[in-house]
Amino acid sequence: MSNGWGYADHNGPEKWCENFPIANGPRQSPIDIQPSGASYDESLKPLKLQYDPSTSLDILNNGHSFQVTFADDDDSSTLTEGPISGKYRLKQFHFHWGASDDKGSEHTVDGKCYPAELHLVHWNTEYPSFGEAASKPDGLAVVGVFLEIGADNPNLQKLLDAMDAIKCKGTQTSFTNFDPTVLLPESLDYWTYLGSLTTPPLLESVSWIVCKQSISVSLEQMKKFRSLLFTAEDEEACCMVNNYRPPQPLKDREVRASFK
Ligand code: B30
Ligand code: ZN
Repeated sequence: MSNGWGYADHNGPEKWCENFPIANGPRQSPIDIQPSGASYDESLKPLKLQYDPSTSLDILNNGHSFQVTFADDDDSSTLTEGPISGKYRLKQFHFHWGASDDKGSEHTVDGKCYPAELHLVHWNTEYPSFGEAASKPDGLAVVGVFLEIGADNPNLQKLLDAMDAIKCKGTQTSFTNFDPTVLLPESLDYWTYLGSLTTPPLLESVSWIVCKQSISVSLEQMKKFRSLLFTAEDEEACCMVNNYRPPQPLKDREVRASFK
């Protein structure tokens, strides 16, 4: 893993434990969600997502995914309620996906893989910054949404159109006035459990909230995700695909469901 972590054989998920021993820790993510093993918890509140489109800033190819970054210097875009207490600010969202339609999501449901998964990343305003929150057991809350092959999703189009400008690692472009609410499924029913970042540094700081309902993506739209590159302009091109970590042991954890 001399040149940093990635998703190839020489630096991928099986190698991450060499530099990040927490990879084998007690609360790692993602997991396989087994609906029959999840306990319905009537005390779980509905999610409250309040996003202000004017907080979206830019879209970036960071070499392992692409992400949209949000201004997080005030409480304009927040997640409250659901399984969490207090207020969490939206920092960024990004996706994970496969080289083919039979794989790509990080979480799986009864072993089923989806072709992609969206992560909306929030941090607990009890802490002074994202960086500080990221190492606290209740520091982050990530909402996961599965993408499933189906109809063209018009709500993804602005993102897809911006991808031409961020093909290579390290490139970014302005991405303003985007409302991430449009990326959420109709139903906000969810599973929740305590886990980690799914990429190094794999910090065990995430309250995971995984939506039961998926959103659609067409075959053509998935093709565009796969046309991004892991590599910089001056490197041999390598398509950004299979940027997911497989499910990790559940160990001594409970998965709760907000729905019956
Ligand atoms: S995830 O939602 O569990 N996949 C980070 C945030 C969310 C997840 C994984 C990682 C994160 O903040 N990582 C450290 C910061 N990163 C920048 C980034 O936002 O994505 C620094 C880096 O690697 O160089 Cu990647
Ligand atoms: Zn992610």
